[in-house]
Amino acid sequence: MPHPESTYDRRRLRQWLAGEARADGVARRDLLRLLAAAGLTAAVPTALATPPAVAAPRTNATATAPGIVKPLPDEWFTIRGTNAETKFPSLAGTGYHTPVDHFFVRNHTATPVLDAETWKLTVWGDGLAHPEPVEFTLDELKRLPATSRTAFVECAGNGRSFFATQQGQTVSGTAWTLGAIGTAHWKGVRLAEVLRRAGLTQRAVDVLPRGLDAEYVTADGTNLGRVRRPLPLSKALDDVLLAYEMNGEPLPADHGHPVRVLVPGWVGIASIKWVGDIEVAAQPLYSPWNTDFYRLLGDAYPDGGSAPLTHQTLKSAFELAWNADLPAATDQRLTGRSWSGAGGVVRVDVSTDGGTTWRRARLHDAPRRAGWVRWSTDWRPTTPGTYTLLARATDTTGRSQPETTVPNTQGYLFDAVVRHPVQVV
Ligand SMILES: Nc1nc2c(c(=O)[nH]1)N[C@H]1C(S)=C(S)[C@@H](COP(=O)(O)O)O[C@H]1N2
Ligand SMILES: [Mo]
Repeated sequence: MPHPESTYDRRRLRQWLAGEARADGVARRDLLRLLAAAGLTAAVPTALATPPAVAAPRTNATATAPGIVKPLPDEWFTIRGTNAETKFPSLAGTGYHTPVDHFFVRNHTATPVLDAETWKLTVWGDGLAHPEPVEFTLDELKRLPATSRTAFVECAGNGRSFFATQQGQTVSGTAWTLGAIGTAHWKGVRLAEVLRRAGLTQRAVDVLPRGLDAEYVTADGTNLGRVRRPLPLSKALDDVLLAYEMNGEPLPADHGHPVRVLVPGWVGIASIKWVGDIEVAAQPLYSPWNTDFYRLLGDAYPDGGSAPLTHQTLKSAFELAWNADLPAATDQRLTGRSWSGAGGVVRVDVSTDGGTTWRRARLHDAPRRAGWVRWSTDWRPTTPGTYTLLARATDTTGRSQPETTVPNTQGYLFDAVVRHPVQVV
């Protein structure tokens, strides 16, 4: 099946190789994987592929992450390998929708720079009426009825670091705190509409969107091919968008330009960026992203693990630095956000004494499915010392955040109440 080729931005990668990023703690295997993905291994002197013995001091306030195009100021982002996590305190006062310049980036490889003029979406497979692939240009998609909606994109591994720091469990994967989430206003065309025009038949059961970013090579050198994850037809026909706008602007490069899949409420991996083709199949489909990854594995999940992950779980975060200093005997307004992939958040309880007593926070947004609510509560700490703040959300399904999350080996779907330390000084 022919598909358009991605244009990998080699110039940027070379700049990165020559620049400061190696001092930012990028693991050697990440570097090698990126080089392999870009087909550049031969072009780089071996000295460059060896981390420096002593990390150079950072000279400015904007770090770089390999393969991310937009600026990543230190006040807004924590770099984690090829990914950038949003710092929650930087969301205070930014409004309901996460500004694009604050929105987290999760890249398996690197952001490809694609030309919207020549980009095409190819829809193909034995779930369609005709054997020939059907192509759509961006202009053609934009001429179809447009739909807009607000929804978050959240990584299934968001909160993963708390398995270790709160529960003493070792799990694999990017050590996110709570900032692997952003909420945007998306505009696009319903996937259902595109599938219908492509000749969807009753035979179809799964669709498989695939990204145009480089093939993903794991740390041990296994090439898993392009990032792709099957989606059951029932979800594909429900509320999934092929989005070409984010917060009123064309999709930015790092978030899937020119078109990404947007699967409201589901694990972020379902929302394939830089989509180039969609297979429509008359039988269930598999890729490493619904077999080896994005299932719950481990002692609590015998018989090969859970089904492929779908909805995100419940979480809450304070818009406050870890170990923030707060002045004693002064009125504090604590603000934060809570969200759930299963339903809107209807209630948030906050504790400022490590969970002994709780009070209800004020909610500043109506519960919204696949969205978050902003909340606040006032606190006047009297005595200096270390305090543990907790926020616990309840959603429309009646579920509340538990005290602990049953562990799984890859650290997905952490939903326990996070214990947030602050110092009253
Ligand atoms: N093609 C492609 N799509 C992708 C990914 C990727 O690496 N390549 N990462 C996925 C994951 S794991 C997440 S959490 C979201 C992140 O979206 P964002 O970078 O726009 O925040 O994109 C998903 N879509
Ligand atoms: Mo993710």
